[in-house]
Amino acid sequence: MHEQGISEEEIFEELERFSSLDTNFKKVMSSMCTLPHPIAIRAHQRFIHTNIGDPGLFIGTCEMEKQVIEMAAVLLKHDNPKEAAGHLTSGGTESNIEAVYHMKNRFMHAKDTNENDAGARSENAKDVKLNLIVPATAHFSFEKIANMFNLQLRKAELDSTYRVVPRSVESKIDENTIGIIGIAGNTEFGEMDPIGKLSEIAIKNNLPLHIDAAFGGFVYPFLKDQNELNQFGFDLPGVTSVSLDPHKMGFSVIPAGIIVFKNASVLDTSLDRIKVKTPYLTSNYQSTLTGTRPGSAVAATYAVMKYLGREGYQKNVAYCLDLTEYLFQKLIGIKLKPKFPAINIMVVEVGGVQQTTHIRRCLREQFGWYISETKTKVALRLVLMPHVTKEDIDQFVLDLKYILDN
Ligand code: 0PR
Repeated sequence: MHEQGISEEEIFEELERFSSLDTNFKKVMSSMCTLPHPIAIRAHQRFIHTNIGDPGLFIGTCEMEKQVIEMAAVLLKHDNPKEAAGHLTSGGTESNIEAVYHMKNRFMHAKDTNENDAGARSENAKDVKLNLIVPATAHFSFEKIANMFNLQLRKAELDSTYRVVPRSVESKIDENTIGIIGIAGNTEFGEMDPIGKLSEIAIKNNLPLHIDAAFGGFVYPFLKDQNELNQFGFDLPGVTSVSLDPHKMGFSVIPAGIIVFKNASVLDTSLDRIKVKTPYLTSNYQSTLTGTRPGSAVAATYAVMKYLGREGYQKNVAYCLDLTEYLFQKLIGIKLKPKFPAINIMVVEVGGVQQTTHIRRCLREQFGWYISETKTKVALRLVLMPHVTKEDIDQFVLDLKYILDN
């Protein structure tokens, strides 16, 4: 650090230099984030100083957080949204950590009290490693989580459409299972697991079921066609918690994630472990993973959810799906065979592993496109976010064809 500060102009010249190295999302089709909505930016600036980790100082911002959770609970078809509990997080990773933290606490609590099935189950557990059942498509945050909580990650098989096979999930449950994860919009393909079936399995086995809807949480509820194959909310009785990210398809600022628990009592069994006394804050306890938390993200999320409403999100999702359909047809037009997309994520095979990586690199180095690759299936992957246009797609397909032909 310099002894003396430098002028504002000099600082902003420096910042511009750094910023010029960043993307402005033009030509980015690898990201699940996009430019925040102007309303979110405005609200973010207004609440830039707020810290919801110290609720007594920011009563209004905390009230807003409560209302965001309630709006999320309504979106997730909670029959009594006021019963839901939850808060804003830094994103899907933190939300998933908290969900699994509670699963483990619930299991340990049952083990301590030995008062129900889970208690009996864990009696035999003693020194055995606990396990968590996830679809093979689970986001890599679950790898981190397994390490963090010393869990064995049991990956359940997928069907030909990359949705988890319920029978495989059920076959992996044993007396050391702490819970089940389902995904509403998996990272690589955007596919939704059969959550209705997972809900039945969870109830039958008295296990919590967490739905990772980090991406799909602001997509699936806004699809025109609502049927039992794309339901993942609290109307399914086995679902105990859901994560969904306003900083992905929710148009909020980074970092903004949401974790919602169906019932505050789901937390109760574990509260004595996660809840810590906070004697020098304005509240007596804190039951979130992080301490200081940005109220600006709460305000941005509140503002954009209220501003867009269901109708606004439906329009945006329709726009992204239209782009996806447009890209699908264009790729067929150049003799490729893209996977039929579930939502606004497109996956297309262009050859083997090396060829795929090579094409991706050429697209980046020759034409400036950022796209990604899938590993579960060897293919290029594109996310059609609201910043993409049909003109971008026209150009992208021309560039891709040029590389394939040369
Ligand atoms: N769950 C799912 C289903 C996800 O897709 C992701 C992130 C997470 C959890 C974790 O969310 P956070 O990263 O908010 O903690 N999926 C993207 C990925 O890892 C995130 C991403 C976003 C990647 C923007 C790149 C990017 O530019 O691929």
